[in-house]
Amino acid sequence: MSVFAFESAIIRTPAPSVVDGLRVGEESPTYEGVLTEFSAYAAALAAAGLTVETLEPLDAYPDSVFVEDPAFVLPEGAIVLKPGACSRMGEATEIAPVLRQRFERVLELDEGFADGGDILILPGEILIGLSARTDKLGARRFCELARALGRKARIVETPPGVLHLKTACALVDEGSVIATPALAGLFEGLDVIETPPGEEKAANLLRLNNTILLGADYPRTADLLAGRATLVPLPVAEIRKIDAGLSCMSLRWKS
Ligand code: CIR
Repeated sequence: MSVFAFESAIIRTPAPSVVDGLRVGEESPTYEGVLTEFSAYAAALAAAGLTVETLEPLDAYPDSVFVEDPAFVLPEGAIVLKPGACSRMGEATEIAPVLRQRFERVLELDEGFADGGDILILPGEILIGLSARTDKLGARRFCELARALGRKARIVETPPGVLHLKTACALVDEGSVIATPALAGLFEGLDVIETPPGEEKAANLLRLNNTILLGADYPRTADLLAGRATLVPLPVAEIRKIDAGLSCMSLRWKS
């Protein structure tokens, strides 16, 4: 089965508190701006062939629109993760019942911390990156749980200063990844397309079926990817202010 064969997605409407989302920089996004980007993203998932379910906003959790982080999903089952940022820990409790309604097997990370943004599915294996959010204990436990679901998983280092592994890389097709130069050495047996200077944030793109969702502000990356799939440029200027990209706003799987 292709790793890009997706049928279902869960997203969560951003709450007004999203303007207080965690970030390294100073600038806050506007609520209207995030909503506009979220709506375009939701429409793009549907246009790529996915059935999209939208969860209610959670104002108590400013970053809860980034549903990728408290959970990990596969056709074989789901794993409730433990987000590594204090303000995000409760998001796991919120997403757990949603997963139990949709997946027969739901496992729970019961040791350490791990964010879904640090987990990259490749054709032959899953990578989990150590970061400020994902510790060794959580990463090791994740690998065991992935194995219980029938998948091989391996721990890698995420370079300092990179929020999540997938902030800086993504699978583009069965044989290629896109990555910032700092991550280019991680991938054995895959071609690496390096992000052009100044477009490092383009690496957080999202391939779904035959569509690649790509930030709209990365024209040189778009040129590099032309012809590999249908490229859909999406606005990301607001979510980028809170250190997010295109993988973060959904959980996707083949049901
Ligand atoms: C955070 O710092 O947790 C959010 N402001 C951004 C999360 C982005 N998620 C992701 O890369 N998977």
